Amino acid sequence: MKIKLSCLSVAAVLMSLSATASAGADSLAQFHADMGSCESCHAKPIGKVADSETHENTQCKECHGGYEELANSELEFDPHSSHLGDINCSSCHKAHEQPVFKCNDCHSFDIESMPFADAKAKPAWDAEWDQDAIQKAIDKGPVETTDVIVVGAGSAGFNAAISAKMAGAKVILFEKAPYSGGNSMLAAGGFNAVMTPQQQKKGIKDSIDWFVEDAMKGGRYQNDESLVRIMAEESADGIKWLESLGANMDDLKRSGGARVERTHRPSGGASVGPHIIDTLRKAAKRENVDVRLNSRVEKLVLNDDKSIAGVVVHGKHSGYRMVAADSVVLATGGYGMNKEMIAYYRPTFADMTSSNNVTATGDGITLAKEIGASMTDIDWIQAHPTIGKDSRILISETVRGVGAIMVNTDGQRFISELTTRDRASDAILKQKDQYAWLVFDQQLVEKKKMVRGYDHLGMLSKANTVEELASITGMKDLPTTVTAYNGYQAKGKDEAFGREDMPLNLSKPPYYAVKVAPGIHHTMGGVAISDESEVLNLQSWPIPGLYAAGEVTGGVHGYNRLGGNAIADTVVFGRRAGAHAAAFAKDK
Ligand code: MEZ
Repeated sequence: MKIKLSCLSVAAVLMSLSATASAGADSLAQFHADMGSCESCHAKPIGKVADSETHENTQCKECHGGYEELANSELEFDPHSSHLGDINCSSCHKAHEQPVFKCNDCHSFDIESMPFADAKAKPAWDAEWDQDAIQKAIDKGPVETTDVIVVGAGSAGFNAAISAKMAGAKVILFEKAPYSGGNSMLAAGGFNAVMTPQQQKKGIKDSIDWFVEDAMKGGRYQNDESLVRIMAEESADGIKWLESLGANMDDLKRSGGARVERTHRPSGGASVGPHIIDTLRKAAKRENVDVRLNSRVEKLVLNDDKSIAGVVVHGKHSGYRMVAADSVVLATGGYGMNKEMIAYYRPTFADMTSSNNVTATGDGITLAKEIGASMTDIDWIQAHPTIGKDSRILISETVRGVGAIMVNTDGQRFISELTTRDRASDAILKQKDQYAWLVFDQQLVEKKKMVRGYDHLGMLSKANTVEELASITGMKDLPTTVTAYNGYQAKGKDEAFGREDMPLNLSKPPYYAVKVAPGIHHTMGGVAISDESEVLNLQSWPIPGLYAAGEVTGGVHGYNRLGGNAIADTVVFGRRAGAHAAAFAKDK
């Protein structure tokens, strides 16, 4: 898709783009310096920039307006209204170097123009690992002290930081990326929770035991049952907590492997991840959590007694520094975007696409391993069956949950669409050409806003009749399949594959199809933790002061995670890890 990027909205500055070349400015910084001075962007003393670049980004928005003002409805697609939300302008617009079109970390938009695209490219500030600099920072000793450090600003990290702060601890949340959100920001599905007011309102009978049984069965009984039970028991409170922070979790759907509707989502069909991250960003701001972007934690530092002494952090502008803390929470996410780790732990997945954020590089696993932490199920990786073929875009399980059917290249169904992800992925890989199609109709599009996003991205084939769709896509048996499926749906019994829930038939034109194939989605294994979220060493003793939560940990999901249990994991265990880390710091 071709897009044109606009960056400047204030009238006086608008002429700038065309004026740029004639003024001879070869970078955004030069352009601003020519127009005014370095102070149009930087605070005094010039040259001292905070790692999060907060002042600079406030200046951008004061001058050019916020994203809502910048969003250009005339464009087919405008990155200023991206699902990444209200992030730093400097995530893409680089002052002294070539801009980076962050959207293309996941998408493949054909960019027509980006301001100052000819500026000089520089290596990423964190491209290299500098052992000497790390050692020097340790030798120098801490330049700053806090109670709790949280590493990684996705849902687990934010939940940990906010709950530690609310428990009275002084907290710093470090995030290596120029924006927060992590993998959670991309979550499309929802939050599995049991015995919530939302379930009660819909008359859904559910129980903690059912939640546990479903998660254990989905995980092939390889999960740590005690962790699963904690997740189930605290899930309803997790929903309440998010709501108290401002989230809307009023919609309910059923996910693969769950026996009832227990996946909670924002009403109106929006994706859960951007909504939760937006809520958590705002809550962290309200609670005065010290969130520092562009800050990569390079090493965990231990005291002589092997308890946590702090971390060495590498800031984009501040360099390598040791920060002392009584406790550290690792919330760095999984390793789904670390090609070497995937090739090492699961060689058969080495060439698979991944739905993950580029930030999911397994940093917490490396940090913890270096100081002797134990790993659980580290080689268990989940392939999600429906990543848009030849892309990195997840076609949410919600699409099947709400009613889509899944068929092979001939248009034949081959498995219950609601089976677990590992089974669905295996089944697709056994089909001709190792991909499948999801097929649905206009009823589904009207119910689920997220599908319009796929349309926007040009991923959908569309036709006015099932026959026409079959002919466009080559799925010759599709009309017969749809007729049979509609019959099963009317009877309430899927005689072909025993699909448990068929909320919609396929009867309202237009009809749609999207090509899907399995891709890496979640790394189930990771750092071993206790019920109190303490990281365990090789003898299974807690490493004093070290906690972990979310996808960096192993044990919660067993061999295969159920849809909706990742957000449950990050919220429940993020909160717990933060509270335990704060209590540890208080008692020290
Ligand atoms: O929890 C998930 O990973 C999930 C629900 C994904 C999805 O397909 O939407």
